[in-house]
Amino acid sequence: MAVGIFDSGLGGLTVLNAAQKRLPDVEFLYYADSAHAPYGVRDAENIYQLTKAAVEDMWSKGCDLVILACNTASAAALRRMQEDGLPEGKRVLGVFVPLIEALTERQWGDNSPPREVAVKHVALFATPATVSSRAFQRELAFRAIGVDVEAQACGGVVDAIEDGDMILAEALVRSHVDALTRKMPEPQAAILGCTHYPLMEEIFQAALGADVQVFSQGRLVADSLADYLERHPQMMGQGQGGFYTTGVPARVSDRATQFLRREMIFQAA
Ligand code: DGN
Repeated sequence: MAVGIFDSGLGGLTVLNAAQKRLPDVEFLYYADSAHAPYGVRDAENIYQLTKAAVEDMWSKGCDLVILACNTASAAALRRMQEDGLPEGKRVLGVFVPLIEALTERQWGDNSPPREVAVKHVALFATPATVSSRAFQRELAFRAIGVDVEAQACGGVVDAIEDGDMILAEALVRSHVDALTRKMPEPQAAILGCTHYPLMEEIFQAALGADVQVFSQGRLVADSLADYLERHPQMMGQGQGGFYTTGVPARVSDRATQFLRREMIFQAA
């Protein structure tokens, strides 16, 4: 079994990359539901059904532990899948909690009551579906009080990145940052709430200014996975990993290779 990393497309590769650096001995299976990407413009029920089907396929490929390396899927499906009950020995984890724990300066799994934290004004950038789910605000409210969050739904950015059009992606990021700072002129921190956005991190940072602390998920999720595996060594990935897609493997392989600047060969899921 390998540790599964799921995304609707290529964004989860930023999490895979960080996880492979952090855990070089762990085998990973990456799964892109490219046939249905992007998820960010779909409704919650549809995202739930698609995510569930993909995770079940990953379980059948031998992944006992699956990370939903997609905020859109985490927002619409994680809690519901956990509430529905997971099959014996299977686990699904999302990507919100590690980031919110870092923002609120908490240790992994610290569930003590919400308290005042250093940052008071937080900018959230995510897909339209993640923004309308309010999942980040909910996770934050469990841990912190008195934090003002201004959200910006960043339409178009995921499509531009998936199409490899980084010039368009950069222009869109700059205009979304502009729109946000018109609503909140001086954010202290910014959440990049989409796994595609670490690729644009420098652009977000430049547009927001050096004083804004930017939180993005790759390394934070990798650290939290390392912690989790230390506590649950039976979920440690071994055996066959690889790259799977529900889309056209040759096309996804080309895009992924361009995305992370290393060769990745996808096969049909
Ligand atoms: N990378 C996904 C996320 O973190 O929300 C977005 C993918 C999509 O399909 N919009």
